[in-house]
Amino acid sequence: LDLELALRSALDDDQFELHYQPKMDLNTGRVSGVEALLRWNRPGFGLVYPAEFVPVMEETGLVVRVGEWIIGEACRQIAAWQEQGLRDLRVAVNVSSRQFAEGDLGQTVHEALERHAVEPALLELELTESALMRQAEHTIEVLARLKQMGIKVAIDDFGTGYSSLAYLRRFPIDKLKIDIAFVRDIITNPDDAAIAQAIINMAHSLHMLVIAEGVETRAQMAYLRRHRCDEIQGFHFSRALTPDALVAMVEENR
Ligand code: G
Ligand code: G
Ligand code: MN
Ligand code: NA
Repeated sequence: LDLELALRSALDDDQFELHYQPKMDLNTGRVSGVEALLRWNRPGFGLVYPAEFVPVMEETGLVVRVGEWIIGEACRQIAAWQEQGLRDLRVAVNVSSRQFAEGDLGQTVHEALERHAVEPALLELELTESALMRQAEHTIEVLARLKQMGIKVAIDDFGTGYSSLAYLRRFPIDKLKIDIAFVRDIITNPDDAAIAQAIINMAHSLHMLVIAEGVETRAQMAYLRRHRCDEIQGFHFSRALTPDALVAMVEENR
């Protein structure tokens, strides 16, 4: 309950911030974009990670308003980076199931892009299978609008939820993100390796790109590159960074 009350004022008191985890293009070895990850700078507690408070925000519905703030903040940051010369850095933002179901995602994105004069192709949304599959007709409408605007859409944590393959074909999805659960033991567990390969092949057959998350070792990266995965994200390449640290990282990586 204390947590809920504290969260309710966190937005007005400007206690949220976004950190950015770089993604690597496996063909070039360069930064291909970043994922925005929410942090709560809670007075007296330090930096609090999403696992500790996103579930409460989901239960209380706060995640809709905070999710709208996140999209605006990501667009503000994209515009700021463009001013600093980082011209084509794509930012991926997580959208919770509840925000997808209850918020007006198309409108939120439209307003944020306009306000900060950001090119739509620089924004990517990460949606989970459960958010997409819950109300398929709603999903088709929302994704059609986003597509029309030029926004990229990825399915997050792919393989852990349940996806209807028939819908996967009907939804205009740009990218699948292989869940960390299949990446962790990809070198030693043939079942995980088989699943990862199946996801990569299916994605490419359906003209989608594939990224693997939670890549922590050179061996995992090499395996994924060998099996034609397009991008990786994880501690092997970089952890999430503050906006300033991200600029330094990208400049070093050029
Ligand atoms: O940054 P961290 O590794 O602690 O993130 C934990 C989880 O919280 C991730 O799986 C991610 O999907 C989720 N998360 C991080 N940032 C956001 C956000 O901005 N919005 C939502 N809805 N979830 C987020
Ligand atoms: O939204 P998503 O679940 O993709 O968020 C990524 C989450 O995974 C974040 O919470 C981030 O801190 C975490 N993460 C990022 N890279 C790694 C990694 O290499 N290993 C592990 N265990 N977690 C990671
Ligand atoms: Mn994500
Ligand atoms: Na994930």
